[in-house]
Amino acid sequence: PVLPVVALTEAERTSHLANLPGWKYLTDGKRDDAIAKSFSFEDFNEAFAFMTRVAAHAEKMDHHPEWFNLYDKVDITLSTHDCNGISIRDIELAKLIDSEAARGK
Ligand code: HBI
Repeated sequence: PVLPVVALTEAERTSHLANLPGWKYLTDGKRDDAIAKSFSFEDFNEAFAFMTRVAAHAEKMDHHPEWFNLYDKVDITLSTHDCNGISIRDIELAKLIDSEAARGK
């Protein structure tokens, strides 16, 4: 593992999220805290191509999205089970996801 699997502090999380427009912090006290964002594309083919690009990043960093695809939309949730929260891995994967979504537009 290149990036540490430790939960960010609230201050760290807040400052990282300020640089990740559209990513929302989710917490319900039951499951892991998470960050989530919804993406939409021209059509299913563009959505799935985006997912394929994200999958390659996920494998490389051994950090994987929880996601839901319906036609041209992809909803993505990120969390780090190994620390029951949000780690720098979620932040770095979110940045990669945003850059891949920008390529797909
Ligand atoms: N992906 N999003 C996410 N969160 C994890 O904690 C995680 C993962 N992919 C692989 C992984 N952890 C491994 O370290 C093992 O827990 C299987």
